[in-house]
Amino acid sequence: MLRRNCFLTVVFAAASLMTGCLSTFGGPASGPDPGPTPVDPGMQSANGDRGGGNPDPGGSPAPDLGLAPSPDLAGPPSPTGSISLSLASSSGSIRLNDSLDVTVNVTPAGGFDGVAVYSLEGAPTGVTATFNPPGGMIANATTTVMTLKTVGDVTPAAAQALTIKAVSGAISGSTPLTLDILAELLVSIPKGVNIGTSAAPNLTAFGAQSIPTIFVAPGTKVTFINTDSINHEIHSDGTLGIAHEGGPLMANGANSYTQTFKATGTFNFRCHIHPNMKGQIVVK
Ligand SMILES: [Cu+2]
Repeated sequence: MLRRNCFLTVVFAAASLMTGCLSTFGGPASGPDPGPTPVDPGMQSANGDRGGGNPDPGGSPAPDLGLAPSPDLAGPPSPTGSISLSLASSSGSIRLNDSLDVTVNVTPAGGFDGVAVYSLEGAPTGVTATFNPPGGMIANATTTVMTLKTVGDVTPAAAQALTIKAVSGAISGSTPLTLDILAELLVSIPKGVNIGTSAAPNLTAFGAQSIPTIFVAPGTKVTFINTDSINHEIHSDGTLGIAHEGGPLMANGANSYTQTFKATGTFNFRCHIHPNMKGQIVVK
């Protein structure tokens, strides 16, 4: 009995396996069938590019319709009203390697309600302007701050006629700014400056007036300031007419030190307290 039961069990198990194999086999067999089917749609999609072309044309009209109303909506405010700009002072001055913030008052009038972009015209080479904000929706009186920056070798010039503009399509407003570019170079020690070591002197200890050098003309003033939190001191060997600073260049911009280059040449300088803070100015 036991043997028979065992035999039956074995037969049963074998039958189960066979059935399992068959059902498993049947699965893949039915799988390949759907396989080709997905491929067919893929092939059709290649053919269906034409069909896809239909959606595209359909899409094209939609964006067109979408775009068309926008200009129409933006259009009406543009032809109406005006923008006026004004400054607290229409003149200013800036040193070489310096920056100057100018607040510009922006006032819409005549129902103007649109987006304007600010710009500066007439800036000499080496003078750049950035606006914060650079532009935007103007529905009420607002301001933007124009930051002028000069590089070290801008040619000094008095009474440069600049124009600050706000432009919105066909509408623009402007205000003049007369800028004196002084023959005075600003040398600023940055906050947290690395004082360097003899093995690795800091050649950028004086900002832009480091190596590589900047160039200024004879007769140019140089004003040193110290924005660091510790004192420094400008060391000069007296060449080019620049004297050694008589005391410290105080922390946090508490004082300044101004000298005038009297001759052309290469002027190497350093910090008297920290001799591995090095700088160089070429006067030519
Ligand atoms: Cu120093």
